[in-house]
Amino acid sequence: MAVQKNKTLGEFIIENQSEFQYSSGELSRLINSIRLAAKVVNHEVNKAGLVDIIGQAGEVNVQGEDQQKLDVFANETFIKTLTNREIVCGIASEEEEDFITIQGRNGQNENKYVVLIDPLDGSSNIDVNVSVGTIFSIYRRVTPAGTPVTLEDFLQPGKRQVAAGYIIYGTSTMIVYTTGHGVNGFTLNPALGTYYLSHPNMCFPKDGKIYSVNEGNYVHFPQGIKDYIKYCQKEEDDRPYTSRYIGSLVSDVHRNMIKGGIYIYPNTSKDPKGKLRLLYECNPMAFLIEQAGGQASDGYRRILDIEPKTLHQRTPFIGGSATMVEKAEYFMGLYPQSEG
Ligand code: P6P
Repeated sequence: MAVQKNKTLGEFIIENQSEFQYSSGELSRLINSIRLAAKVVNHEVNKAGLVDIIGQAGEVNVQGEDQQKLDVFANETFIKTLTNREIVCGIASEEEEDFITIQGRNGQNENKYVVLIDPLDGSSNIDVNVSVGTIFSIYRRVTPAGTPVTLEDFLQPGKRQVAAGYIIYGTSTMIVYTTGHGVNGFTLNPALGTYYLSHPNMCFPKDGKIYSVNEGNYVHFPQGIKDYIKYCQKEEDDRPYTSRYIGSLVSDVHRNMIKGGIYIYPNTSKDPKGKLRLLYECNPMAFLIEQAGGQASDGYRRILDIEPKTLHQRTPFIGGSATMVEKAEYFMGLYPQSEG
């Protein structure tokens, strides 16, 4: 398999082109443009402490969150790269209130994909040098080619994604993505600016011993989640489990995918619908988790089955090793859904 691991992302995309049904190379070009944008963002993230780019941009985004300068830079970089290469017909971003229509040169746009992104997830970690990530989700448009995109093209259930992935800007920079044929991870060699296949066919361990949740919100959790956390902490069988919570969704899910574990962000009194956004955080992570053999739910139903109603809607999220997610859902099922 050593030879396999020396493969570059570019070679991998070409070799697996045939897996992108209907695609005439557009999806490959789309993944390639994300690869380029990730390198540009990585360069800024890696030197954030050295230039005046740390700290708040003085703006507040549509989520009401203070925008960090790197958030703004990452958002602009991905939008510019995807627009300039004329590969998509529309973009939705956590940092943009409305979706962006990409006009082709002739005023029309024959491209068939839309992208939804969280340009820099976990950005509150930037100033303290903890890993952050970019999350992307790709759909085929549902409205006629050549016409302007509509909200309908973005409000699709996660099970209709054609590709999804994340970039993790950590001790090394990686792209991890799926096109519905398994999950593969590529590590950037910064000296060459090339990504190499370092984690072929990533698989979520069926069970695990790590639970990731912000226990500071415990008193506000649904009773089912409180019961599950106490189950994880109980001295019994292979428990207590280990608690690991970075405060960066990409980093926590990435670690759990390699070691086994569960990530939970339930609804709380502060976030009655949950904190994480369905379209550009939970759906892409759920697609990756399921493609790697794990499960992702809102406590009652599969994340990928949720029919979106609004661009920035939130959802409770439980994702990771299948056995652990099933146990958490068991406890949630002991209570009526309103109290679950
Ligand atoms: P809290 C980052 O803002 C994020 O969306 C996820 O990356 C992270 O897991 C979560 O929120 C952290 O939220 O409320 O625990 O700080």
